[in-house]
Amino acid sequence: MTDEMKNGLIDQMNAEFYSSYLYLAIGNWFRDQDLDGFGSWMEAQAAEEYEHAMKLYHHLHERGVTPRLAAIPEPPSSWDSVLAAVEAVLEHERYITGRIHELADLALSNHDHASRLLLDWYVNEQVEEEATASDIVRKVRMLADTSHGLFMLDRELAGRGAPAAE
Ligand code: OFO
Repeated sequence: MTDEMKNGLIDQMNAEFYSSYLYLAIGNWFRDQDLDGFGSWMEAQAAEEYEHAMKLYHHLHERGVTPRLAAIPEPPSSWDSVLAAVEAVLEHERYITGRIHELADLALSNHDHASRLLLDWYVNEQVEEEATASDIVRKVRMLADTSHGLFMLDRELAGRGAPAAE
């Protein structure tokens, strides 16, 4: 693996760990707002992002690379509104999509087909995650000014969360 490919994948692994931490921070804030359904949705996303980081971690090890685990920056701890928080999720997903596309381009220009195949999975995953985040932003825009609407959405999202850890 070339150094630029190696460094790109390691940076992305660390970015996925940050995504996990950011979503946990957003979930933490939702719980503080008594929006436990939103909170459990974000906690499930945080667990998924951790898995995304680990997928890169294992790929690097399988290719003979021991990745450096960088410090994870402290995420924000509060948002001005529920809409601002869900928009932050969508904005972050778009940012990650841009990074994944750049990495996929790098894999192509480096003729690193193993990494290219791995990154295809992330390209598809980003399509799905952006669609989910956009859908939730749209629903919050429609419903957030009625507390009943927000309550219904909170209940809907509770169904998407991961079961609580024992
Ligand atoms: Fe890692 O899946 Fe979105 O960000």
